[in-house]
Amino acid sequence: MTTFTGHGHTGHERPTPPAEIPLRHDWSIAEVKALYELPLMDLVYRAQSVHRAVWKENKVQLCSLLSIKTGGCPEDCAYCPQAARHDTGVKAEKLMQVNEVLTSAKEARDAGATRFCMGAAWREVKDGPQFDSVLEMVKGVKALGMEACCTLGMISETQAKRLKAAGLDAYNHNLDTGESHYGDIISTRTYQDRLRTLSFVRDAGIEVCSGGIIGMGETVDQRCEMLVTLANQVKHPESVPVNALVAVEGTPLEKQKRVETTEMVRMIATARILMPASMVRLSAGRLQMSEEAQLLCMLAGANSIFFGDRLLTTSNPEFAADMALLEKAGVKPLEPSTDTPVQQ
Ligand code: SAM
Ligand code: DTB
Ligand code: SF4
Repeated sequence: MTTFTGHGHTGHERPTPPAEIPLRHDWSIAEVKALYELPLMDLVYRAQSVHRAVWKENKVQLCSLLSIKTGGCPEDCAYCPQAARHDTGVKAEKLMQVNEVLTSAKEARDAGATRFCMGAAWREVKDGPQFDSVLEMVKGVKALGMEACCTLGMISETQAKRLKAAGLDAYNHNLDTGESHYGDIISTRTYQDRLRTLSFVRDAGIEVCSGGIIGMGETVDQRCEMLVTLANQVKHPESVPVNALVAVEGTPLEKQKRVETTEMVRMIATARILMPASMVRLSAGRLQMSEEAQLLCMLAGANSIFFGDRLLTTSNPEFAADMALLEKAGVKPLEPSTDTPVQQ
């Protein structure tokens, strides 16, 4: 059954920041580094002030993530357990069936997710039956009344338009790290390839979800470099995931030290100050963080988490633990948009 509860608007309303918080696109690395290196309390105070001025309500969006095509990826991303060339124990699987994906989306919605993100271990999207199935998945997720997001690797201008026509709200495509560090992490594609896909997504009218990972041996300058690239685009990405590296055995980054809480908080706070109206997503790495660390990230401006026991191939905190944490902190989940068509 499809019930229309409004005018078919999709996605959550974006806040309009007050005049004293301009959306700037002219940041320099030095300026951003000066923010990043502020005494932690000053940085968090500034980030929380921006956050409160823009996001009036104390809410966090619950998003669900599903790996619709796992493993066997031809790319060589040093952090990724799904790269075929890394011996991580992740087996290559086929693209999931549309109905299996929609069953999982419905379960996630019923558990409180308002956004469903589908990830595929592809270098790029190839036209044909697989892409057609992904378009069906997007349509099905929209019919369930959720925001639909996917991350499929590089896409062309035409593919972006087809995803938009299917109803896709957002496309996730991370810059991952600063341009000067990129070659140390990935050799099978360039930063320009990444930026080109982002421009196709933006020009097709799909929201951009783009952020990165910290803890891959980058310097603070390189973290700030990535934030500057994100913030200085013609439009801020509507959504900025900040991931702490999950160091997976068998990847070249398996021996990296766990990211410290203060670093995660600094990264999130700086992203919040630079991109006041963007959703800042506390993404991978929560399982390795204490409850207090996660709350500090929210205080610093993170307003979204992935919930459910699994990210793509690695574990995430348990559902009950997440719900208990939000409850203890009095943080409310962002409700589903009231005016999207909903299939029961
Ligand atoms: N293949 C597509 C791509 O690379 O854009 C989509 C899937 S890829 C797994 C999505 C994102 O997951 C990556 O860009 C990266 O930021 C994040 N990711 C992958 N492995 C990770 C890890 N071990 N720790 C933290 N983030 C990770
Ligand atoms: C993002 O920035 N983080 C998510 C989502 N976008 C697709 C993925 C995290 C993956 C962590 C490693 C894994 O579980 O395989
Ligand atoms: Fe492939 Fe994406 Fe993993 Fe890179 S991050 S190896 S492109 S799945």
